[in-house]
Amino acid sequence: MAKVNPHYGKLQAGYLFPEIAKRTREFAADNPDARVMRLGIGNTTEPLTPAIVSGLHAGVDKLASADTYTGYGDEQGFSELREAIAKRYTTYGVTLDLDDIFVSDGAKSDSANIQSIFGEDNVVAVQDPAYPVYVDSNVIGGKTGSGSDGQFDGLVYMPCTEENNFFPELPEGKVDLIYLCSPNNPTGAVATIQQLKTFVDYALEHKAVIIFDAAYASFISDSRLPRSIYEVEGAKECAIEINSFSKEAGFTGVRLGWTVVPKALVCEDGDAGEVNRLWLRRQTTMFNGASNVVQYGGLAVLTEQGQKECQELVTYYMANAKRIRACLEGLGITCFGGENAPYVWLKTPDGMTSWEFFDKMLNETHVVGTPGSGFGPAGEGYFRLSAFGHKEDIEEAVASIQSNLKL
Ligand code: PL4
Repeated sequence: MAKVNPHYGKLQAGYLFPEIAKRTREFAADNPDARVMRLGIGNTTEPLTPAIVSGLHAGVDKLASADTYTGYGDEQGFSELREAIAKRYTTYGVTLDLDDIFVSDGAKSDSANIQSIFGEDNVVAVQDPAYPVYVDSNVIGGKTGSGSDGQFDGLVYMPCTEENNFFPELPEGKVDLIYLCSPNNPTGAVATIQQLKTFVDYALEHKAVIIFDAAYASFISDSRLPRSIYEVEGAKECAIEINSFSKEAGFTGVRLGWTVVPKALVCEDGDAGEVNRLWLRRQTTMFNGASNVVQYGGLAVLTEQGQKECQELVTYYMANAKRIRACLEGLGITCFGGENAPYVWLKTPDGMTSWEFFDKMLNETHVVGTPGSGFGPAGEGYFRLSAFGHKEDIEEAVASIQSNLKL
């Protein structure tokens, strides 16, 4: 008799983003005349840039000729693309071997799947609040107990609050897998080298592994802030880094990312090379490589012209972030983030819960945001607004908030 994976039963609610989409659809159905402005899901809106479009076209053209046609490729990705990614890391002062780099279809799948190469008895620590995939994938993977009130037994929550500038203290006991995200989704906080170093030192001491999500690294404009955890000495021995072309190049629908699993990485029962081998085994068994056409697009992203154009995209979205934050602060709302990250994290007024504020914002201003509590218990009382949107739509949302939000 077949039996379902019982760990799914521990997940208390639906996945956060479909839930927001569902509530938004319901509001739109009940209010057909309202123009709903979506600043909830961090979804890119601006078209692919010319250099990238050319790269993708060239990829399609190759498939149109018998001389250049390719079918299945290496599951780890084109070696040219891995070389281009490694070259980017050299600009951070980081040297990587090509077989440390695994090209994928995006950061979401990698950040969900990476836990599967670690045993169920690992103690997992997450920043609280955090991108929900880290928690949910570990629940599904059987690395937590059951949940109540949005928290799971056996999972170590590392609160990120106003008091610690949204970067966590080290866990009190011993943990084995530590998820960090910088620039952070949802708080918009960016970790400094010193902050990351405290975690790298901890991980080296305890043979723990850090899973570092750098999906928003290209939004950092302050040159003092690290774009990769490998800028911290010793990180190659204890950290896996996940990254994405989604936000930098508008690949949210195109799908391309990469994960770095250095061969130098060690864990309690795995010598140098073992974790890299396991991820290779996992990927070659369960993944058939990113689309070849898309990888040509990725190569175009990493050219000099591609980078120049992507920087313009980032600048465009960051101007939105600035506009949103200025509007909210003008209304006396306390805000964080939005400076080296595309998310503005605001404190709900009058002690409202995150979902109460979601309803208020939607009903009064027709603007959709993301309730902070959806990212974890410490997100309660906060709300996230995304800077991804057409400038005109952001202006309209800002004007509506200014005119209609009753404070
Ligand atoms: C909604 C910290 C967004 N359906 O596009 P990917 O897979 O390369 O990257 C996904 C990702 C990875 N890591 C972090 C992220 O914030 C995201 C994307 N998050 C958001 O609004 O928080 C999109 C969410 C999408 C999803 O479930 O990822």
